[in-house]
Amino acid sequence: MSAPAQVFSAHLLATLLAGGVEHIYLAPGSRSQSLAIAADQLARAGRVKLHVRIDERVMAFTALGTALASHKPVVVITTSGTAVANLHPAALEAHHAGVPLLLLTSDRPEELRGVGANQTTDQVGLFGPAIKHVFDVDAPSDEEDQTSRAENLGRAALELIANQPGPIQLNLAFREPLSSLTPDAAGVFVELAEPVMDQQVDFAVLPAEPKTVVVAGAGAGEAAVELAESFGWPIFAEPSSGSRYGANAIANYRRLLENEHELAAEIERVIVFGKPTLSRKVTAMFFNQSIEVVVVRSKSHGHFDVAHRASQIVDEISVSDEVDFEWLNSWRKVDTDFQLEVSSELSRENIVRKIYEATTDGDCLVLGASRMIRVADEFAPVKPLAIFSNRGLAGIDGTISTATGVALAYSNDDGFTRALIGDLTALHDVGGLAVDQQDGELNLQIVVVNDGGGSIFEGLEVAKAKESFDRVFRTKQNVDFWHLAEAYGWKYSRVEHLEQLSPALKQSGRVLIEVVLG
Ligand SMILES: Cc1ncc(C[n+]2csc(CCOP(=O)(O)OP(=O)(O)O)c2C)c(N)n1
Ligand SMILES: [Mg+2]
Repeated sequence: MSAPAQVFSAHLLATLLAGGVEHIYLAPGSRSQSLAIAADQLARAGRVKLHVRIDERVMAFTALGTALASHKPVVVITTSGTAVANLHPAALEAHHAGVPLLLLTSDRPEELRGVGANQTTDQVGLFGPAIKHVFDVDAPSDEEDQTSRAENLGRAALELIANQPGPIQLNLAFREPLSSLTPDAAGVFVELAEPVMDQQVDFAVLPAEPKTVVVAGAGAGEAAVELAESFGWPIFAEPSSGSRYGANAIANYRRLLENEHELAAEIERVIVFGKPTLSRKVTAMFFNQSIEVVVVRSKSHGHFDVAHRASQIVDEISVSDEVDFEWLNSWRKVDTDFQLEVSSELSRENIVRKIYEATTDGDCLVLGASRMIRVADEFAPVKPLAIFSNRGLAGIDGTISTATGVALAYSNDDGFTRALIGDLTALHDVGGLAVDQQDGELNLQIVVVNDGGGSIFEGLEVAKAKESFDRVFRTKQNVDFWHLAEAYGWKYSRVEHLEQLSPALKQSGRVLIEVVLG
């Protein structure tokens, strides 16, 4: 006899697959057993890629990486209780970066809530505003048709996530019997119509004359480049914007602003795409009363208007008359003149250069929060690369996991996924080094810039607090990365001179590369 829970789970997952889900992540548990069995059946039949993790926090960040890189919703399955809470950091990041995650959290049925039952808490409000929507779903029973119930739920969740990418929680109650061997989910096929999309677009037509620059933050994408190229505007693109390519990109924009180059003083209008967070000088432009700010809404990162000064917040922009390309040409010229001489020392800027040199079409780069992404913003060349970074909330957590998730989204290709992260960022997510052998071979390099703790704080106001600095800000750790790599079954390379870096970046498989800065 098939348990209602099993019928429901098989049909729910089959519906989500029909809606484009290609990856399911799960961590073991009892309450979620029908989902786990159905997921395994689907994976064995080759209908979905299943990834199993023991730590739900690691799992959720890994799923986040896969969703970021694949642009498709990814399913995450947990049991009840603290397991659910461990999804919270990644759910928050996904919320602020518009990453589609379907969080299937298992729960006790209604009669066991609020009465002290084991592993039971209020899971429905747990994520607060980080979740776009919570479906609180009653336990499957014999009294209803679980097939259509599961399909309707799956369809509704997919439609929501297609219109508003981000995390959605399906809180699923299950009652005993919690599973059965039938039905086999591999034999369940569901047909789905395309989701109904909300197509409303706000459009602005701008005068051409003001001297304009396009600022592209995280989530800006190719639309920023298309606009800049159509109207002859320079573009200041952060490394993970997806817009740092093409003839209009000003590679040295950050240092030109920091050096108060005279051209910067001529800027009259800024058009913002995505969420720019890396440079204080860029933020200062938004607050500058002599600069008009026009904001283009980002489907993933929402609209960005930190100074509350946007003259318009729109979806698309056009220009009313001919534009003058002289402005762009002046920027291009100073950008070329501003190139620095390249030295051979093991400096942060040279690490960035070598990493960008080694990374080509078909590879992916993941940049951790903190210092190295800012160094990349300053020194990275203009190059069309797939670059990901958790800029929704810019946490240093979950970065090894995110990179693994990105690599898993690309796992059919020969390319490399490279993460460039700080030492504390690496140690924060050591659990992300755990390898699920079923994930297969991955070309995944975690490049750890070991500068003895949180060096980013040296550049902040807190550096003046000399007595407190090491103890409460820098927080240097004494962990041996070689032993760490050994323990988790990763290859290890130690880089102490710049010329050792490029050969290290050629190694296939999972490699932890420790770059030691003196
Ligand atoms: C989860 C989380 N906790 C704390 C912070 C605050 N924070 C920002 S940068 C940083 C230090 C990072 O050090 P490291 O990874 O070594 O990078 P470095 O700046 O030294 O290159 C910390 C703790 C954060 N962003 N996210
Ligand atoms: Mg550091």
